[in-house]
Amino acid sequence: MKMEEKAVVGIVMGSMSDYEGNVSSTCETLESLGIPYEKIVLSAHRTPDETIEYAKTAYDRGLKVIIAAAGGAAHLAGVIAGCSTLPVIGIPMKTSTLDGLDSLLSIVQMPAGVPVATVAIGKAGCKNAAYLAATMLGAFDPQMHKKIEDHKAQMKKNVLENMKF
Ligand code: RP5
Repeated sequence: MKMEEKAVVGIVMGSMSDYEGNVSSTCETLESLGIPYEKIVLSAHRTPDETIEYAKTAYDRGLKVIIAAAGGAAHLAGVIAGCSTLPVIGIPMKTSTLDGLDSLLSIVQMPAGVPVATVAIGKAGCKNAAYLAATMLGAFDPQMHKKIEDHKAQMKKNVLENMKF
């Protein structure tokens, strides 16, 4: 991926503590697919004005999808979805007290009319947010569609090659 390419995916995380070992894999997955992205730390609670500004300007800045990762009282994805017309993918971060069930329920239980596409808690969700963003882009971009096809074929090959052990 050329770093000067214009970001089409925006990754927002509620805290720097969401990055290492978690949202970092969202970034790595987007990079492996050659998808230009930007990343930023914004909190629905600690920086509400900046979060709303980011969401309101995202479409005009050329983003196509927003990924929002947060844990606990995880309102980030929902606030962004409320302020943007772009598709929003929410990643529930695993938490030490409630294992991320708090994050999951905070993100997934959106009111009708304001969807957030919610992925699994933690590490699988972090990767799947990137793959889901890629499939959204792939619906309108044949090159990206081909990359998703290749990814699925590779997963299948890996399983079939190792099914007998
Ligand atoms: C959420 O609170 C963040 O997304 C993070 O998952 C959690 C804890 O944040 P820190 O206290 O580590 O900054 O807003």
